[in-house]
Formats: sequence, structure tokens, C-alpha cells
Amino acid sequence: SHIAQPRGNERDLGKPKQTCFARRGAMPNAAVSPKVMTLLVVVRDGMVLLGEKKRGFGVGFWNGFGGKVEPGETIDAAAMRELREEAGICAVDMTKRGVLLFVYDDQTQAMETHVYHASSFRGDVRETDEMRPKWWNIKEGMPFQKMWPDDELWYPLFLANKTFTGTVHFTNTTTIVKHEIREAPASAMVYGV
Ligand code: 8OG
Repeated sequence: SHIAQPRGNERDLGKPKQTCFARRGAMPNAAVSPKVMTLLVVVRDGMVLLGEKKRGFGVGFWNGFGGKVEPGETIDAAAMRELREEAGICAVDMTKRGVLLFVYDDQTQAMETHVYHASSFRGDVRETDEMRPKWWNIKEGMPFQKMWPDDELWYPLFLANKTFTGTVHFTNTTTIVKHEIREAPASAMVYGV
């Protein structure tokens, strides 16, 4: 034939464009995969280490330390990194205790938050740009009024050394509309629950 055959990428030129990008904006939020997040709470000698979030999502709440898992990073490694970046310490005996899915009606993505426990660490706790750290005595009561409202639902399991999974739906970012949190076997503490 006198018609030259296209080579390499030229082969694709005449094909219809794939539709996945064009359609993405029309997908409902529920179809967007959740952001994978970590949350590490250090508990030692009857005290819980929390930080007051100084900026960004959840500003003003007292919380454990954590953030978004980076591409190519394991969830465990992200939990350690975030603790180091936000509190200046390294967890020694970290274990995963919970996986919680947070769903919002006003945020693009849900958050799959992996909750870790540590009772020993290296280094000295220090304040950072992100967090103002403080030890709280469990017996005196956790400061739930100044924490994310779902925290009082799962801290009882967490502090009783149970493992758990659950889902919390929020409206206006911080108001719970429904929730389901339950004790779950340690084997459920995996990605994608
Ligand atoms: O990277 P950034 O600071 O935005 O990460 C948010 C942190 O807050 C991350 O550690 C996950 C955590 N977090 C939520 N929602 C909730 C919540 O409802 N309760 C608690 N305790 N932590 C939360 O994003």
C-alpha cells in the first residue's frame, strides 16, 4: 500500500480520547477514593499527649499527631514521620488500633484515618508550627469539648486497648450526622477497610 503506517505514538492520534478525565468532574464525591491519613496518639503513665492544631484542617482542636500518607510511603512510615514533624519525637512501640472513615458533605474527599497507639518514644516533645503539645491526665477526663466530636466515640475503645473500625458522616465539616464505630479484630486494621 502507498499509505505509510504510523509508528509509535502516532498510532494513537486517530483514536477517540479516553473519557475518564472528562467525566471525573461529574462523579459524585462518594466515588472519589478517600485520602489515607494517619493519627498517632501517645499514651504514657496515665497521660495522653495531644497537640492543639495551630493551622489548617481541624484548627483549634486538641488531637493526636498525623497527616496525609505520601505517594509511595507506607501508612506506618507516614504515622512515624508525622509524629516526628509535628511533635519532634520518634515512636518506639507503635501499633495500629483503628481505621476510621470520615465522610464530609462539604469536602471533596473522605478520609480513611489509621489510628495508632504508642507508649514509648525517643526525643523531647517540642512545639512546632503545626501543633502546641500538652500532656493530659486521663483520670481528670479527656478534653472532648476541645477535640473532634467523634473522638469521644472511639477513645473509650482506644484507651481500653481495643482495636476498632467505623465510619462517621459529618455536615458543615464538624457536625456528626451519623456514625457507626465498633470493636473489630486486629486483622481488620488494614488499608482499605
Ligand atoms: O495533614 P492534616 O493536618 O490536614 O491532617 C489532619 C489530621 O487530623 C490527621 O492526623 C487526621 C486528623 N483528623 C481528621 N479528622 C479527624 C477526626 O474527626 N478526629 C480526629 N481525632 N482526628 C481527625 O482529619
